[in-house]
Amino acid sequence: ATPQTASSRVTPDMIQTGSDIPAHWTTPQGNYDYVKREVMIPMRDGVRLHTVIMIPKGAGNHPMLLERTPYNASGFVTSNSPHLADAVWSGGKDWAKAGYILVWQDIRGKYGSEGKYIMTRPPMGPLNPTKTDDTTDAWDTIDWLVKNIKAGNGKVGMIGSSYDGWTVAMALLHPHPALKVAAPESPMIDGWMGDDWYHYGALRQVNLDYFTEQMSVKGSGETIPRENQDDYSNFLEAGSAGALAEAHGFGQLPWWNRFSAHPAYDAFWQLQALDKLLPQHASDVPTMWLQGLWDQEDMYGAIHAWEALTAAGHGANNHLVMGPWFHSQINRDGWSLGPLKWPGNTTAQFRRQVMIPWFDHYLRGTPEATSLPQAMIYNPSEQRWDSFSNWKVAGQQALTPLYLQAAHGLGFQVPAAGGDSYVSDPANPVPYLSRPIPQKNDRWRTWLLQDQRFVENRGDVLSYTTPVLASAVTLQGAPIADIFARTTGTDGDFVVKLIDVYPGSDADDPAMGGYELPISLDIFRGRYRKSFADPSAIPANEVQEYKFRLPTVNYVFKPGHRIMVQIQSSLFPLYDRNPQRYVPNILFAKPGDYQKATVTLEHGPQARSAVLLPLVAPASQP
Ligand code: PG9
Repeated sequence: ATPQTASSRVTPDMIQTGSDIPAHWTTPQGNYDYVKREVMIPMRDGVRLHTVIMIPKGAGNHPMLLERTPYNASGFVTSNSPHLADAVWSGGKDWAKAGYILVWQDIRGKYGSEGKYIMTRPPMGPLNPTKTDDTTDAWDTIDWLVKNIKAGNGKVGMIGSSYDGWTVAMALLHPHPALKVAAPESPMIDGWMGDDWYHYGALRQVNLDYFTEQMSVKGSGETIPRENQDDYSNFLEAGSAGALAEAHGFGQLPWWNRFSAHPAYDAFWQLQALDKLLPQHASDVPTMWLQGLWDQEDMYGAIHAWEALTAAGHGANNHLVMGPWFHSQINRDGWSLGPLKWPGNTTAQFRRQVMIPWFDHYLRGTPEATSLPQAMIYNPSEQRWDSFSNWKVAGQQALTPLYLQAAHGLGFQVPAAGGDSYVSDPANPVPYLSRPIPQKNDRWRTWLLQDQRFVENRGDVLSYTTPVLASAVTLQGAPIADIFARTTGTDGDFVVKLIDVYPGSDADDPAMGGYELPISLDIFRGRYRKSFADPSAIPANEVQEYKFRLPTVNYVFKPGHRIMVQIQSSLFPLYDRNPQRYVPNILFAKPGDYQKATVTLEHGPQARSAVLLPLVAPASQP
């Protein structure tokens, strides 16, 4: 036998018969500069909402910043760093440094919260017969927070971008008295008119992924599986958006069934459009409506909510901010946007110098160094913020037509009679990004700034250009596309882009030589030219007017540049293809419905196609 030595003997402490994972684990947090609490806050109907609360340690009397989200409240805490500013996501860091209690809550039915989820649940009323909505849930949450978070000072601000901006807007319909200030950032306000689902009736079909991501499961769902790397091929091969959706099981989604039954702007959309509801329930809460100038997702919401409130006489407590940003960029770095570089970090500067001091004023009573103007809009050409005390609500502003001219010219002079034609073929739609087009990624964020030379020479894209500008042309406001056109089809879409054409070479920034930078663009579905609620077939070969507002700008076309207007009939696969034959519901167009159409843009004399410009000074050129 081998003699036993002390080192070869098995002792009881060497043996684990249970589990190496303790029943409860606690991280020692003596050195943490905050306390993290996770609570289930009861709503008035007994449903409890999962809420993450990050409380700075110290003297107390902190203001609270509340964000209500369908995107997983727990995910806003990105690490277990002992320092609050390091533990939270990029959008929370400056607020953490400023000593705020940070609160993220899962909305009803998502992630850790109880209850049922409804996509952007309409306010209580005809579309929501229950006794709760995101207005009452925000109210009940704030009520609980001010009563239960002892380190707080009893005052709450709300913030959040996109869907989370929508939850801020919903809270404003009947705010809790402790809600003292709010900033809806790129809020979704009207999903049909110009935010995530449609633009003037054209379906943003790349957002179909969002349906399964959000609604196939309570937590984080998957995107639609792809056959090809290039989404241009994926969507083209699928046929209609409805065919793609149904092939991927969307019939299981109640939201898809409601959504696809209401392609026009009927009561379903009208009754949940927040820019209509907010003025009817206008609050006194100081509110900053904030969005990007190139917001690829919710370009419509903030400015329309602000305009509707201002037009209804609530301009005193509602402010507009438009930064040189993509969607939700305010919560990230802002040194650049696509090809454009700024002299500083525009988002951090804005958060630290404007937004947080403004919140501090209402939540801590600190004096305002300078009062927030009615509107602050970045001027991308001059690379500076402009402040306005009388920024005009669209419709109150004189506009100057910039006409399509013969020989693809563009100018303020009345054009000679004429027209230009192109063949729009649904089998070969105009791409919105150069192919291959991946599923949403970084290119999606900045697609609105893509150099438009990539489509300029297509036969189905018409480009009209001014001579080289001898002096600056300044726009402040919303341009309006006013297109007169004939088509051989009975339906059709119109895409109008207002473009800044850079000089052919730029010694300081060679990449910008000849760049065709879109500064404002949108799409319009022709069947809605007379009524958004009641579509009608286009009479083939008859001139019709297509008039629609483009995104708001504060922009200077500099001397040496040229102004371009590009017009085309598709922007694919971002928007679904118009079959160009009138069918009751384009979502379910059949393969045989898609037909080529010859589209003719009229120059005049009775029907002068133009983009109506919000010029700052009377135009002497082009
Ligand atoms: N733009 C996204 C969205 C908002 C509301 C509904 C659907 C999508 C978002 O970024 O939250």
